[in-house]
Amino acid sequence: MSYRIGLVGKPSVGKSTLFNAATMNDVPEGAYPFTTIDPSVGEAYVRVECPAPEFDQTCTPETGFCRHGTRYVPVKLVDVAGLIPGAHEGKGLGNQFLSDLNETDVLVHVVDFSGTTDIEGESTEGHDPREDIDFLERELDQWYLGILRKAVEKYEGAYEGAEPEIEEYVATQMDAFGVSPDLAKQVILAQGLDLDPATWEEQDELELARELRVRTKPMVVAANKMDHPAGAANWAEITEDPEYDHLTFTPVSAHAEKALKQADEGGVVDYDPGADSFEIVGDLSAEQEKGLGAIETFVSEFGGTGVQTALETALFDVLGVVPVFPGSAKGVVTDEGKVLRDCFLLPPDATVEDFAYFLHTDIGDGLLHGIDCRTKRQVGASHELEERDVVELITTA
Ligand SMILES: Nc1nc2c(ncn2[C@@H]2O[C@H](COP(=O)(O)OP(=O)(O)OP(=O)(O)O)[C@@H](O)[C@H]2O)c(=O)[nH]1
Ligand SMILES: [Mg+2]
Repeated sequence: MSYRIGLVGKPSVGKSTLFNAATMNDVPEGAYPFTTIDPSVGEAYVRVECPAPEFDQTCTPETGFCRHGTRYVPVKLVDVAGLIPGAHEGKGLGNQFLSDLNETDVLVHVVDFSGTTDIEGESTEGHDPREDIDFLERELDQWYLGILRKAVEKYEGAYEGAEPEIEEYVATQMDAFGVSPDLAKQVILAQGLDLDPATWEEQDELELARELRVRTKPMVVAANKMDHPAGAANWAEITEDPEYDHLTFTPVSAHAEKALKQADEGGVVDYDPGADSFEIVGDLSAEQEKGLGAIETFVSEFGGTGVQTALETALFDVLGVVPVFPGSAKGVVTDEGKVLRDCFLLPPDATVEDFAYFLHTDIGDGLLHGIDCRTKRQVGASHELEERDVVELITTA
């Protein structure tokens, strides 16, 4: 039931490095294309400020952990094979890669902002990262278009009169992307199209596919390898280019995050993942001192290594997920004496009632109202939850 964040991008941009840094896994990384073939799924975390201190308590999380007042809540991260132009027609690892993205809720497009890899991930210099952004969006759109065309073919092949409407066909074909008949219909009409595919031009179909893709696979760009000297110029140019206003960018150094996590595990530094600083607590070799010095400059300039920020921007800002803590009659302590045991990640615009059903059908069915554990005030079933709400659910059970 946890959210799945997919890492996408051409080969050699650092998807696996970012995956390893975020999950402390050890999947192969390499300066050659298609290092990754089979997708890996790992546990990463998103940060949520812990409410326990507001209640003069120390939390005891059931999943994830809490470090210096920050909860690290588990999410699934998916590392997939690199994608090259023409993938939707089977180039590179082609369609296999695309279907690995089926069940992801949001994408982090990892882009090499150092410009040191060409469009197929081979070593070069001065490559414009915009080409990568453009082609990836195009590939995803073509992938959706292929599926949309299947829906149209099926609709057209059905007997006239008795068959379901076109939106039903689209939803059936795009079920894995979470396209419901309602959404399909809404998007078709929003594009100014009739609910009759016989009236659609080729361009209409492409725009429709693109809109369905944008709605069901929202995306953040992780501008990786920003530790490289060429990164800053690319960053300035691209983030100021109005053509890319529709995207959200995060500056990232997957290398820096990985080095800091390793140094933390080795007892050399004290580093809270995602923080914009760290403390040196062990003895350093001259080489380590130089490396950590460069990383210190990076994290203070960019507000962190960007790995955590990329995942959190994807989940919270782009997807709109709401982290909520269940409270109890004793405030934040459970009957077993656990404090703020759970932090649940709820879908955008979730209400108190949605929260109840999220926990259990019986809780949803028996829900009377909620209590905001901070203010001790009653909140109705239709009350929309906000991030970090601590809510007790009152039921008939
Ligand atoms: N300078 C720099 N290099 C990086 C960074 N992240 C990854 N790299 C390097 O980029 C190369 C490719 O990294 P991978 O993680 O294997 O890339 P990938 O996107 O998983 O590649 P495929 O599996 O082939 O699709 C490796 O040599 C990494 O060391 C970074 O933040 N900065
Ligand atoms: Mg890889």
